[in-house]
Amino acid sequence: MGTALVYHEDMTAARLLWDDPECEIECPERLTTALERLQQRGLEQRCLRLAAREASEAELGLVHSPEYVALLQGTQALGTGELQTLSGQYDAVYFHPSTFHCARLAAGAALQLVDAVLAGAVRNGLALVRPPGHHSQRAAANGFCVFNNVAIAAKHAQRQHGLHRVLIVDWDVHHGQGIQHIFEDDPSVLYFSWHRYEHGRFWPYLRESDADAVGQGPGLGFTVNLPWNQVLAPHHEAPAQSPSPSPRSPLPHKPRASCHDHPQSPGPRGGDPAVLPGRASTDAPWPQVGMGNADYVAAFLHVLLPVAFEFNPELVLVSAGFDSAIGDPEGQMQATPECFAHLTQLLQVLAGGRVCAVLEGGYHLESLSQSVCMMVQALLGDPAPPLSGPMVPHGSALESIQSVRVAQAPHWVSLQQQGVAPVLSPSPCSPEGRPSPLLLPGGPEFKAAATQDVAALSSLLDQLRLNPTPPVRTAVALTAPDAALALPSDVLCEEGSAAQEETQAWARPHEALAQDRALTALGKVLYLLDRILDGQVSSGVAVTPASAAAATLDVAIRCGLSHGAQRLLCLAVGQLDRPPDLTDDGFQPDLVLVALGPGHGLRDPQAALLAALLRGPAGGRVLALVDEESTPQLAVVLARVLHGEAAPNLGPFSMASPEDVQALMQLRGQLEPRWKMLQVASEAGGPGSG
Ligand code: Q9C
Ligand code: ZN
Repeated sequence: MGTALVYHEDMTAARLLWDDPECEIECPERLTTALERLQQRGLEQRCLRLAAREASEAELGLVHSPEYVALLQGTQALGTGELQTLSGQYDAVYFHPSTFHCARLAAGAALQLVDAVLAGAVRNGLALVRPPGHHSQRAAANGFCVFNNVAIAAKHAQRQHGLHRVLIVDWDVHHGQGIQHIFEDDPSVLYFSWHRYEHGRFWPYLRESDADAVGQGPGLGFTVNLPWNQVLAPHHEAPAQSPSPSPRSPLPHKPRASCHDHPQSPGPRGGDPAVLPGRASTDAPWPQVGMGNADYVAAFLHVLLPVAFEFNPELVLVSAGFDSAIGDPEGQMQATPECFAHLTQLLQVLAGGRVCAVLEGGYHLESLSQSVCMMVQALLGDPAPPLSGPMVPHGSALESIQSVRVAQAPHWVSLQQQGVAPVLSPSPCSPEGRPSPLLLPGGPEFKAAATQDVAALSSLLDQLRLNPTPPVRTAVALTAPDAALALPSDVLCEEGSAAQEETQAWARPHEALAQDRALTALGKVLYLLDRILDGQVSSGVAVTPASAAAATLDVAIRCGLSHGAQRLLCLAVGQLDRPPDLTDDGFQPDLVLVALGPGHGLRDPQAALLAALLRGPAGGRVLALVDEESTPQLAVVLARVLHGEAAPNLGPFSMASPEDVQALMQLRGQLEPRWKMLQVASEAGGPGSG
């Protein structure tokens, strides 16, 4: 099942007709550039193209008042002056004679996408739309948004398709207060949003964007807000000529650093990648330290996913704003485009992979287009390029994560283990809580991102355009060939084997590998491993005899390391010997080995989830070793998931046993000082620790 791309050229018709620096960034080129790039990369051609239709009045009425819809309808006949006057009645909105038509197409596109996914015509998809929707309210336009596309789609999924649980993930850099208000007392729609907040000093300046807004009445716990508070470096003073905007509603927060939500007022200049707004260390007196890949991934792992598994959605809607990506003049964040491939991959473990994304913001044309491509690639099932840079969340991000976990803990049992007290240890951190780039691994990409250099950013973006995909995405080596019948047709059923001498040499130290059957299986494993390491094959599955499982894993590890893997992540479940001590393995590996040994006890959906999650760290380079005594279906399930198909739904949430939870917490306590991505609270002590 494929991926839908919903679009209509008419949505490029609306544009700003007068001078307004605040609104000019929401321009038609946002759509045309993103679409061009999708075509250029051959991604558009791989999707099922659907022409957007207009939403009907009844459909708009699922969210908006009839008076508001009628008012919008009337704008079609207004002159420029009247349009400008009407626009002035809303916050950050402009109308054009074609706005009503465009906005109906935008909402209609979201509906069509949901219909295609829920009818089973496609597995997932993206609607490329404008105007965006998540700020719009029942009877008000707001923040470039006219109709609330995603909210309408959620209501439609419930009314027309009988869904009971819809998850909305809003990764736009602004708070989708429109969606929050529409569903705030509704437990059937879980709304998650992260947003630049700066303690209330960032647009839309709302108290209810903070982590302690968790929904109301029956909807308590079904609003999850993750505010990013420290986007600009705290120790930099504002130049006097550039005063902070005053919040519209006074907030109880103490102002911290001086904040600017718009250091410069750049136009949309992304067409020229050499000119990037507001990010050059040379022309911006305050270096940006906005949230990056590690912060976003940590937010998903420690907040969104636990809650989402517990909620067990039937459909995931994404308010896919890319103003949260690097280069964006609004967000000032640092997450690179490939981060959105990873976020998309993580969402695909929910709801059987039924993910419908609808474009919201995103104002740096180059960054927007690349992020859109990354998302579509992930929807299509391609492996995500590895994330570069040290995976260490900002201290301020950890404070935010902790505050939302504390605020939500009463409503979600999966957040109720607040975890062990952080083990304080000498850490290689600079005063800002960030490791010095010189002390940690990280290629030139990371240094480029860290220096905030214009040229470096565009070369980083350039570089991401060329990531070679192996010709074979998944290869499987089976011992029982009949299972091959159930494999997707483009999965390679691997017959090759490593040279006999080589296989015997690797096997020699292991008694368990003495028998012919074990040796044959090992030959196939080594062959697959080599093809993965030389880039011919992306991922593989090999079935191994139970008696040889531990020895085969041992050889695979040693062989992987000696044949070019620098960092190897090994995950062993079941009765396997402890893998040999490897000094500095782990994060940002270039190969993942997962071994399901005798007695692993995983049911197919659990194993599939594991495999889906393990596609992330090494660009999809995963070799899975499956014990022969597992269900014959297991190798096939793993092959499908490694190939990019959706993992089956885990089903209703059940909490881990107290013993398992305790063991996990203990392990986390031991590992946290070394692996910063495990942290759920800042070491300095967040809001929860007083
Ligand atoms: N000076 C979306 O991204 N402007 N809307 C804030 C700060 C409004 C963003 C002005 C931004 C609206 C969908
Ligand atoms: Zn936005």
